[in-house]
Amino acid sequence: MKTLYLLSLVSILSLMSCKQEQPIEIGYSLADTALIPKPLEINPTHKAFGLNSETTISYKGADLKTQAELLQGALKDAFGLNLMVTDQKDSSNSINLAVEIEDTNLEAYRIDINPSLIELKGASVAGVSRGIQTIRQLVSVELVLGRENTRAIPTGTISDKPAMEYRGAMLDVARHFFSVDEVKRYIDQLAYYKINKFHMHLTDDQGWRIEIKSWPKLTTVGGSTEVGGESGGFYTQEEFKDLVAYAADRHIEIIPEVDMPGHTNAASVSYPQLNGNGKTPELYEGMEVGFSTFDTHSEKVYQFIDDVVGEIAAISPSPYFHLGGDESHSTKKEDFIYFINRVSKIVSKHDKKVIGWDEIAHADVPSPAVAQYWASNENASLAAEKGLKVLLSPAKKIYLDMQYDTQSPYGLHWAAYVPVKDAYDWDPYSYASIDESAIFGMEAPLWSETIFDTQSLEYLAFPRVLAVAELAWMPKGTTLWDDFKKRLEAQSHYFKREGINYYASPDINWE
Ligand code: TNX
Repeated sequence: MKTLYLLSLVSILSLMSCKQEQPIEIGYSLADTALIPKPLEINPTHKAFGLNSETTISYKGADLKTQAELLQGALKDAFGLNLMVTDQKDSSNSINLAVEIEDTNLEAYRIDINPSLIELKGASVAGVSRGIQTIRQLVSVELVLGRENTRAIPTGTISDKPAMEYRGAMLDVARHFFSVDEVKRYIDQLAYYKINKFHMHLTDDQGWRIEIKSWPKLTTVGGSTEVGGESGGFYTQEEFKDLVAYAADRHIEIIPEVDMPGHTNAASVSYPQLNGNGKTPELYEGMEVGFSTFDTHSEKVYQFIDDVVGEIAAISPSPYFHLGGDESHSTKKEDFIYFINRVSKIVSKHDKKVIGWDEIAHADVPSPAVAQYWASNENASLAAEKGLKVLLSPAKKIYLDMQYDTQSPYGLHWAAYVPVKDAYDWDPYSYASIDESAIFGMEAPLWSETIFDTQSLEYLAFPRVLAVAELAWMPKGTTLWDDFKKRLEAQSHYFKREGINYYASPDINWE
């Protein structure tokens, strides 16, 4: 009797496991998935893994715990799947995370997907973090028929790493202020597409957005307004640290910018001695540029800058400090050069490397330093000649604040109208007439004269920021507009799920 009972139990169990092991049928393979950026290598094996609430996420080593939890949170938010996270290795129905591959490129990762197990191995925690985004993008939009709340992930292997080390986005929080939560939301979206640098344009004529304890009026006065006369705002140092940590968990580095000697009206309203012209300027809510300057021959100004750079450097782990330097139309050229040289020394004194807009090529900034090419080919060439690296942000291609066309409700068009195709279909390696070895990376700036909240921000950033994410990730000469466009069509599922207010360009056949 007992034997019979045991036997039948065994057969029921094997029936059950038989049922579970039925392969999942899907009509596409790993090679057909709409991954952005497109991975270096995909080898499909034409089966599928079933992701469901029984799947566990297991991580090897305490430093992967945060990554496991971020994946858990993302799958819960997107698909309502409540996966368990464990540090015990599982051999079936599990996603196993480990730092286990050797690659000098620390963002390299490899994913092996078979019907019962997904193994994600990174060259570092950053590599695992990039691979997690790939897994998130691989989860099928539709549920698997006949299975309880199960989604398919096609089997095969992916080996991937980025071509460019610097793949950035910039947000101007000065022309309009964006709250900590709004910035975090954008950071999350950027992480999904493997952007790894987030440049914050923290100061401009219309507002000073970062607390400086030794110069408190910068924020109480200089942070009080924004374009259009709304109420402005600023980040306390604690809030800035919180943003840095939030981004760091997603393996995104925040690069702070204090723009000078021009774009400094808000600072000079707060402390009128900074402009050296004896006048107290007024708070500025317009959109003009080029009218303000620091007094480049005042020692008080350099003391001020030393304090500002020092306080920010102390809470900013990035090795870089962006000193601005653009459009200083009210500063004489020789004064500009003298100023940039002096401020570069202050930046080095605080153990940071200089990044500045391409105009800094006219000064003698010691390398390693980076000139951010936005408008002037000549400046980019000059920078490269002087041994600076060049960060590519050509306004005609990847300024996210350029309107898509004449109908765009937000944005400007001083550089160009930039439809989605134009943001993607160009060659970053030959765009500036500089040697490839001088290219530091790419960054998509989003200036905020015409945007003021998440809705308007997303309209300009999406989908164009994806073009930059992919151009910087894929190897030189491998990007194809038609191929990208196809994968872009499927992003509407993610955009809609996240409530992203993307521009549904009629040139794209959105799914
Ligand atoms: C030029 S780009 C600027 C910004 C404006 C932007 C608007 C650059 C370095 N300076 O001050 O916000 O155009 O597109």
